[in-house]
Amino acid sequence: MIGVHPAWLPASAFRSVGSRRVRVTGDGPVVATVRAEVGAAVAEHGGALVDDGPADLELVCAPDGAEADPEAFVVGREGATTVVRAIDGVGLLYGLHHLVRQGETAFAGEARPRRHAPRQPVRMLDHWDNVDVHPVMGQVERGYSGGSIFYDDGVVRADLSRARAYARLLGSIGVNRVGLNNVNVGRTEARLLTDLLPDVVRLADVFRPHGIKVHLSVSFAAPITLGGLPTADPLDPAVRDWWARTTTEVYAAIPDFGGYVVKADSEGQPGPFAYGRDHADGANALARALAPFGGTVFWRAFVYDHRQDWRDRSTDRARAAYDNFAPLDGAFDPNVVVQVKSGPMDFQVREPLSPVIAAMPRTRLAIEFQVTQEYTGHQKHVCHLVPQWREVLGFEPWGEGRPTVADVAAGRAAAPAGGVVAVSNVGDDPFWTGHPLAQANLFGFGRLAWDDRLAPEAVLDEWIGLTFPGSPTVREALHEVMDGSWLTYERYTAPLGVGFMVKPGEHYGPSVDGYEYSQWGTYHFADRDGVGVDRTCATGTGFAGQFPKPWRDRYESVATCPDELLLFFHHVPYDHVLHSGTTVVQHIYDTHFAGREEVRRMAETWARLEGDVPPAVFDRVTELLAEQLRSATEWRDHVNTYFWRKSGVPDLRQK
Ligand code: GCV
Repeated sequence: MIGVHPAWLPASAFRSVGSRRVRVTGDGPVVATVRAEVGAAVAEHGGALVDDGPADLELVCAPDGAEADPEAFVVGREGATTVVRAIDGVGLLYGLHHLVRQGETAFAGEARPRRHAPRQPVRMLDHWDNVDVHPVMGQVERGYSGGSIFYDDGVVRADLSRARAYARLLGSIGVNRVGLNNVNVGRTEARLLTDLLPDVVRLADVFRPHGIKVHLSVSFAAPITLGGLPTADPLDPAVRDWWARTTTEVYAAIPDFGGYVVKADSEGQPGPFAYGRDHADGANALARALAPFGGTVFWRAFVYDHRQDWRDRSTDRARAAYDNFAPLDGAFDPNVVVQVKSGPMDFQVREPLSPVIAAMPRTRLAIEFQVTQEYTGHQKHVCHLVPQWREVLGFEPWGEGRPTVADVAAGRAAAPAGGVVAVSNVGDDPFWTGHPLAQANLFGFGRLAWDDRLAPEAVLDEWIGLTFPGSPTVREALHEVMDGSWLTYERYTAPLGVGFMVKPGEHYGPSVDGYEYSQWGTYHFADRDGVGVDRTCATGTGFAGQFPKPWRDRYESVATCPDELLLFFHHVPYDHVLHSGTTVVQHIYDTHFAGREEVRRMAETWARLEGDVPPAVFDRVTELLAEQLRSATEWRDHVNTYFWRKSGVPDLRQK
């Protein structure tokens, strides 16, 4: 393949805008981006950028006393002219891309002015990119799309053209913050905060014209490793002073810097525990350095014992974030956001919601998703994750009719907004995301963060329309392949919410007992009689009790626990009958055959598209579907054989 794939912004996506007479009014760096987009579109499609005279499209950035949100825009038809109004360049940019997604519909008939504004003020992507190539994790930790678009073997790239193209893609879907480096902060990465800051300035310059603020992941030990102090104790005045001085220098260089991201006391990263302090002490020390400049610290709640003894049945990793953070509710400064992984374990294909989300009403909370497919097929498998995120965002932790997870993140429940954050899935691969169809996850994350009520199929439809314009056959086939692919992946991998069963370290491919006798706290406890983790209050680890009612009761009882989470909450015999009417072990057999079969059909459906999609896309997806089918077969046979051998229960459907 020659050149970089345009993702969802090929020139053809701009046909409706570019074939018209367009006026852009307003100033500033983001309005300049809008003008440049329109300029390129009209040059391609025969329209014109006009200063005066009649126009088919007016994009107006001007003050409006009635509007307060710089990200909002109003779009409507005034006579034969489509008009977009915003008070800030960023609102205008979002308005332009709204029209691009609508295509010709935006220019037909009558439409009263309608206001659009994001439901979430913070829509952020974190990059687990390393500056130095890590000996195990490589250039991008859990990256499946080649090298980093920011860094190359120890330095920030001289040529940031990929980063620029990426910023444009993110601006088009409304992402407004980016974390530039891995939350596991190595020696070189730590220096982005100090002597490598000029390179961060270059990256901030790349993102600014698209309305995106940059953040740095920082090491809690930086006062020692960079500052030469004997301690990083967050209550030590010299430490506080170091953070204040260092942060002042960052803002002198990047006045619109977003703030810090911190992984502390987690998987070997330094943190406040070393000084007998808690996470509020740690987060607040950094927050106070950022406060004078309006910066925010995103402090991750992914804190657990990663040196657990598998023999010890009383410790439960799922409990850890709540146990560490819930008691600190109310202790965090206003510019701290506690960033919580969506599930209590680690981005599995199926987990309950993290109970932290419902446990800290006086704390700003962000929910964290994983767009990069660490546990969901490494961007070798089609696994469209938008339905999973939609389900989480729409979940009502306090029961029906009460606030949703999206409400908590958006500040509509109790505390002010924290945001929606995800780990990005891009790299320097020509398709951006390794698997070309994984672009839809990145697109869908942005769209869902903008409006959590969007239907996953509608979001996918937008992506298909932009990326593969004009072919109903392709549209239909892609829905067939992608709409249900998350559930397909679930069917052929770890069953009923039990999680993991992946090859340790790598996290790709089946290894049912791979983590069973490890230190990581990720067990399924299968024996000859049954499988699953007892997390009930009555007889288990008590995790179910970390949820408010009604969920604590629903999860506590096998009678009311949803099938898909049964083994997350309960250890049950193999002949336990699910709500679906089948036994646990037969469910395992059946779903693994079904899931693998669905992948075979996905490959068949895709094969019909030869000639209808660009050859390079066709070839890459074809190749990856073959790998997905191989891997799904492997999963099916490992998991089914394992449970047949353990339980001695035959598969009713096999002769
Ligand atoms: C960045 C999981 C991953 C790690 C990752 C960690 C985290 O444990 O395997 O690679 O580290 O999550 O989210 O911090």
